[in-house]
Amino acid sequence: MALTLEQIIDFQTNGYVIVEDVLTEDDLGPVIREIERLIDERARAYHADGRITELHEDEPFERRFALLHAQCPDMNRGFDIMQLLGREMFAFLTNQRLLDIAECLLGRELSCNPIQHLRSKMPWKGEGEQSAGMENVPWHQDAAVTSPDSEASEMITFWLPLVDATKETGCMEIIPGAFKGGYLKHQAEGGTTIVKELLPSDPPITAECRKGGIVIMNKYTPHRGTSNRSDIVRWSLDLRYHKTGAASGRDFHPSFVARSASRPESVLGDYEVWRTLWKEALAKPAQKAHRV
Ligand SMILES: O=C(O)CCC(=O)C(=O)O
Ligand SMILES: [Fe+2]
Repeated sequence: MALTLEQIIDFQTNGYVIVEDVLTEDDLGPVIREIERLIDERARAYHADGRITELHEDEPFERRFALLHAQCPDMNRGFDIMQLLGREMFAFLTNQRLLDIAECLLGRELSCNPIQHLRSKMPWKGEGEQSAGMENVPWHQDAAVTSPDSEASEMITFWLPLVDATKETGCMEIIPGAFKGGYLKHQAEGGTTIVKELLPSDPPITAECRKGGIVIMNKYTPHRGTSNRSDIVRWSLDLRYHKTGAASGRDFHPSFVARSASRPESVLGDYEVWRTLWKEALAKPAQKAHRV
């Protein structure tokens, strides 16, 4: 599936576009089942340690992790793509439907950017917004978590929910058009966030997106997450692609060629290589690429 010209123009005009019905059960099912298996493994290990008492084995994907997390907040610690290193997740990074869409915006030489996350936004019953963190990110541009040497690189974010992302389950809010102002100064306090006085005053849109859809964003598009007021976990993936050869913004983490028209053999298809690249990168002293 290609983007329509209208969708491409929308993206170029507003700095984001929401494309529904891109991914099917065949695309997302294997990834979800792999996550379920990894949840189960962790739950059993914690159960054996006495850190959780109830396994909730019969609960569905949307619910189980929240019930486990309520017993042990460490359930979702390090529960991310580069720590889990799942085979199905690796395969999904080169999903042809995703890459067909990325190609419409970035061309035919595509690399998978190492800034990528699996997020489990937990139900939030407290007053006001859930506090800032991996689960609830404050206003920012994705460029803020890249190193300055990637300033000239086009990097596009593909945010895709694994359950319906609505106002209730927690989706993103996006300020349309504001990417045209370029990079805005961020501060580290309160989670990497745009300095308050610099946040564009234009009204945000609520980027609801059903499972199977994708929210595509420019790296200068201001956005934030909203609280999950439902009883289910708002699972999502955020992946990024850039043009092969461009600086990724995190050269200490592995990028890889995801599609190449001129040299198809350069595409990384070997799961073990990807896994090793991440293991080696994460074994080194941690580096950060946060800009302020
Ligand atoms: O998942 C969210 O709520 C926000 C994620 C985000 O900021 C991103 O994908 O760039
Ligand atoms: Fe973001």
